[in-house]
Amino acid sequence: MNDFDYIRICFSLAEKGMNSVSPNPRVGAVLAVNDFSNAGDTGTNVTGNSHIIGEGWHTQYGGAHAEVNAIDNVRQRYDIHYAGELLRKSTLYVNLEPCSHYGKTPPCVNLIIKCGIPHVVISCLDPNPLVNGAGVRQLRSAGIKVTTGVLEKEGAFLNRRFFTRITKNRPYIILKWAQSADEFIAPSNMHPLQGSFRLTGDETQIENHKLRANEDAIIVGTNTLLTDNPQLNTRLFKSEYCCKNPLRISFDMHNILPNTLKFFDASQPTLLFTSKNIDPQKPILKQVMQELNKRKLNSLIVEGGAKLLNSFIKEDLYDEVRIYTAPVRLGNGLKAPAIPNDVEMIEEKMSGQDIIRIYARHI
Ligand code: AOF
Ligand code: ZN
Repeated sequence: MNDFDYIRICFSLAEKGMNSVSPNPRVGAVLAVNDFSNAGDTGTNVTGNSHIIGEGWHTQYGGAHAEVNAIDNVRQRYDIHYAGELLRKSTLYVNLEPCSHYGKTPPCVNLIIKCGIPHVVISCLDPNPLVNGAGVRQLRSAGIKVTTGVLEKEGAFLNRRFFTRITKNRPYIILKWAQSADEFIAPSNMHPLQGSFRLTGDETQIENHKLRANEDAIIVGTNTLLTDNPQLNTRLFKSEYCCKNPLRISFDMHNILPNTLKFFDASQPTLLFTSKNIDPQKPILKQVMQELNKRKLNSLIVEGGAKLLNSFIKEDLYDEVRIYTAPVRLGNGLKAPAIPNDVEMIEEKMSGQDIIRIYARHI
């Protein structure tokens, strides 16, 4: 086991936070020591023969940070004195720079220093202006050896949602649509409240709910609400870690939406943009972004229709594109948006009979 292996374990622990930790980042932490045969060593350079003494992750917004949970885990696994001894010769691996500020919880750096942990290995610095290098500086001035930038690109990708909000003052935006093999998203003769026209199969619907469980909000256009009457939740995805439904967002600039739509049921929070909270004379999506940033939403899925997807593309508001392609041909209908040419495919997989392709924007 080397630094890369341990940081990769931090990544998989961090992923368990899903959207439950939002607006915070996803963070996992591992504490490791050299094997007991090497116990006489200083223990500050965990290399070949080492093992994990504790691990933890940030599970819930407002809850303990990953480092605190990992240290607690050592204390649960070992007798209190022995735990203290182990910590004093351990290396802490964490995918984000430990915090140095008082937020909902006290600074992790204080705890790390207090425990006498001699070495900290970090993937990414925390771009939060309250931290942003101060965590590393405080650890170093306490005499702790700090290694940064281990698998930094992967760490930044893992926290692309949080990093985008902090650096761009808007959520990470995912454009998502399902299309036929000949690239239509629906037949042309859709009627109001006809119900969702589903091209893709059951596996893809479950996959979509899982993807939703990773994001903070979903936006759809007025027409999509009227024709599909969607629920926009994660009901088909069951996980022991995640339970938060995304915020549902739509528009009703002309007061035409009946309040009997599922969108308005009490099952999950809803945000509706109307002429009361948006100025139709000013760029609409810019105002939407300001509101979402104010609410600290880390990510947003644009689930259609074609008109809304195309306006996000036109306004340069996208970071990722997910396309579900069904093995059917419609011949004609509503054309799918054109994939922007500054994205590249990062994943392609089968989902039942469908193909899921995920594209990310060049950074
Ligand atoms: C860490 N470890 O596991 C996380 C960190 O309000 P609080 O106390 O939860 O602090 C939130 C901020 O702390 C968040 O914006 C980010 O800068 C950092 N998150 N830091 O050391 C963690 N989740
Ligand atoms: Zn912290």
